[in-house]
Amino acid sequence: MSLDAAHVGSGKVRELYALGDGTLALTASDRISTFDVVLPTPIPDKGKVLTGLSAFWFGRTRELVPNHLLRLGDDGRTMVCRRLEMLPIECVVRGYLAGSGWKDYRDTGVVCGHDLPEGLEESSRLPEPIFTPATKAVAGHDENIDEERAAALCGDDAYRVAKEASLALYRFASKYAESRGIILADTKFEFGVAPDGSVNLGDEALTPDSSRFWPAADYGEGRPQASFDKQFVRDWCERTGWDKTAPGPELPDHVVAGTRARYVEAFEKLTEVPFDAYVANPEVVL
Ligand code: PZK
Repeated sequence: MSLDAAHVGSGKVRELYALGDGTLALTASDRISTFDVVLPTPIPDKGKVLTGLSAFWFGRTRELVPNHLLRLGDDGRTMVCRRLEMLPIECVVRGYLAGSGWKDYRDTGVVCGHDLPEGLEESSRLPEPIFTPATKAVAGHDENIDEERAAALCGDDAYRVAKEASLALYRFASKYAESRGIILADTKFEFGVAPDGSVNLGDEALTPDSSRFWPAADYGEGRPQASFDKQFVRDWCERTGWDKTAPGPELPDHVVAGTRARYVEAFEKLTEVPFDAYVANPEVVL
C-alpha cells in the first residue's frame, strides 16, 4: 500500500484506503473469523484467494451488472475500486435454507415476507431463490428486514435495481458453481451508486466469506452442511472446548494447512486458473 493512502475503514478481516481521484483500495488480509471471532492465527494466502475470486466474478458478471473493480494490485490481495455511495442494506440471496433463513422458516414459515411451502427442512433447496435484505449492523448481527423497509432505506428505484441484480447474479453464479461441484447456498452483495447515477456492485462478491459454499458431494437435507472452507477450523475449535468468546485459540499447523488447501481448492475449482498463476499475475482471472 502506498504511504499516502488514507485508511478509511476496517472490516473484521479487510481494510479500506482512499487513493484519491474517487478511488479506493480494498485489501483482504489472511485473517479468518469463526463463530464471529477473528482468530490469532492467519491462513496464508486467504486474502489472495478471496480477492482473486471476487475479481473473477466481477470479470464474468460485468455484462449483468456494472461493478466497482478498476484493477487488481500486484500483491494479489488488493482491488482498486471506484468510490460509490453505498446503499445502507445487505442484499442477501438464498437458494437453500440455512442460518437465519432456516431459523425464521422453522419458527414462522416466512423468511423476509416470503411465504415458503410447508415441509422444508434445514438445508433444503428452495423452489426459487429469494431476496432477503438485511440492515447493516454496526455491531452485532444484521437484522432481516422486509421489502418495504429496505426500499424506504435505499429509495425505490435503487432498491429495485439492486434486488433484480442480486437475483440475476445469484442465478448465474450458483449455476456455474454447481457445475463445478460447489453449492452456493446463499450470498450477500453490497451495491452503491456511481457518480453517473448507475447502481454498481461493490465490496467483495461471491467469496466464501460473503457466501455459504457447500461441497455438492456431501450435500443432504435435514441437517447442517459442512462449510467448504471453514469446517476444519470449526471442528477443531469445537474439540478444544473453547467458549467462542474472544480471544480465540491459536490454530495448529495441520488445521492451517488443511484450511489453506480448501481455500485454494475452491479458487481453482471455480476459476479453472492454477493458484500459482494467479499469484504470478493476478489479472489472469479477469
Ligand atoms: C465501502 N465498505 C465495506 C468496510 C472494508 C470494507 N466502492 C466503494 N465505495 C465506497 N465505499 C465502499 C466501497 C466498497 N467496496 C465498502 N465500506 C465502504 C468495508 C471496512 C473495510 F474492507
